[in-house]
Amino acid sequence: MSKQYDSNNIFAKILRGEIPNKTVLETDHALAFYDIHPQAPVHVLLIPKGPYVDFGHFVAEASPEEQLGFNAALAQLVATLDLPTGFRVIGNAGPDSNQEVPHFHLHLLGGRNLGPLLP
Ligand code: DGP
Repeated sequence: MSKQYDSNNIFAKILRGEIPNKTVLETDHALAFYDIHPQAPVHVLLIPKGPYVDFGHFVAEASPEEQLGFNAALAQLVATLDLPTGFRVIGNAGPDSNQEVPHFHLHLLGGRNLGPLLP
């Protein structure tokens, strides 16, 4: 089922350049930027450039090129951030996850011991 994408969400505005961001990495298919409310010394968000609400929407409707491009950007981001002692990647989807921004994104966290997944 196709999901309704709200093109006024904050990340859509960031992609259009209407809201500033601290960019870590930009490719044809993805943008990575620092989270405004960091939960760790390194807290970066990775988003696809296409209009997808969450992971399920992305894998159902993004083209193979977009999906490969997003995966490649994640690998490039990990290499760029250089976190040799580890990191965590989290993606929220849907009400149970408390996803706030309805544009698919992954959180990449690191720079300290992150403890258990759910404290
Ligand atoms: P989630 O709960 O998974 O939807 O996380 C959304 C994240 O987006 C949250 O950690 C805070 C971050 N965020 C919200 N608004 C902005 C913004 O305007 N700029 C940046 N850089 N991050 C934002």
